[in-house]
Amino acid sequence: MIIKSVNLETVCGITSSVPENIHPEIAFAGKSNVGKSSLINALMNRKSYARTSAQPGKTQTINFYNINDELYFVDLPGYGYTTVAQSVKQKWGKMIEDYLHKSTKLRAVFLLIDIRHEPSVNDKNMYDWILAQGYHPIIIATKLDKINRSQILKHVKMIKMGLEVEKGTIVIPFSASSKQGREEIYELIQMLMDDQADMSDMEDQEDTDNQVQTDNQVDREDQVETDNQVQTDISNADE
Ligand SMILES: Nc1nc2c(ncn2[C@@H]2O[C@H](COP(=O)(O)OP(=O)(O)OP(=O)(O)O)[C@@H](O)[C@H]2O)c(=O)[nH]1
Ligand SMILES: [Mg+2]
Repeated sequence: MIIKSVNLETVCGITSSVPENIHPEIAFAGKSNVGKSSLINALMNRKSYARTSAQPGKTQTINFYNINDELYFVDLPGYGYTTVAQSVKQKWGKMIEDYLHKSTKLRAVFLLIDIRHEPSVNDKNMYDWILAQGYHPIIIATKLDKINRSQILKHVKMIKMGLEVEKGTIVIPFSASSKQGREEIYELIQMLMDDQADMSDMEDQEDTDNQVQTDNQVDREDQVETDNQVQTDISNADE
């Protein structure tokens, strides 16, 4: 995937309604401070276009980044930190729920989990909630540079078990510092975009064709996981 242009096109607060975009959207969810904005910057090839902070609660709006005039990265406010009043947290929660529920262009949800720690109750709730909305979250295990390479597989397993992920769920370890994992994420986004194009072509076709499409997608997802596994093994071999 080649980034030709990026533009923070819409900023949505608790009182504004979400835009009706014409291009597909990819949303990034996860607890506060997990690295959502940092991941988006890495994907956009920008140092600090999406604002980041060591202080949790930096992103307090839903930010829509127009990429190449062909898709949107959607930066969501984080959940699960304690310094904000309960009433404000509830409003943000509602805002995120509304968005995930109402967006018609949402193509995929990436759920970010800190690779160092077991998923929290909030993480598990978010995972289950995204599933309940009909999406199959793609997990990005962030801050990969903070653990020893020999620990990667163990920690990925811990995340899968902690979230009780569905079979075939993709988990991509990623570091915003080293950019490790970025190519896999680009590939995945490209696949999602290609599927989107396929689906528009197929709109008038029979249900049976759709079934084939779904099966293909599962195969491809497995493939990405396998590729990623290889990547991780290669990383281990580097040491
Ligand atoms: N070492 C390391 N630090 C990271 C990585 N990703 C993010 N950080 C740091 O973690 C902090 C939080 O990152 P953000 O990208 O602002 O996190 P966020 O999920 O957008 O947080 P909210 O906007 O509060 O929800 C910042 O200090 C980042 O520099 C990473 O891969 N490695
Ligand atoms: Mg942020």
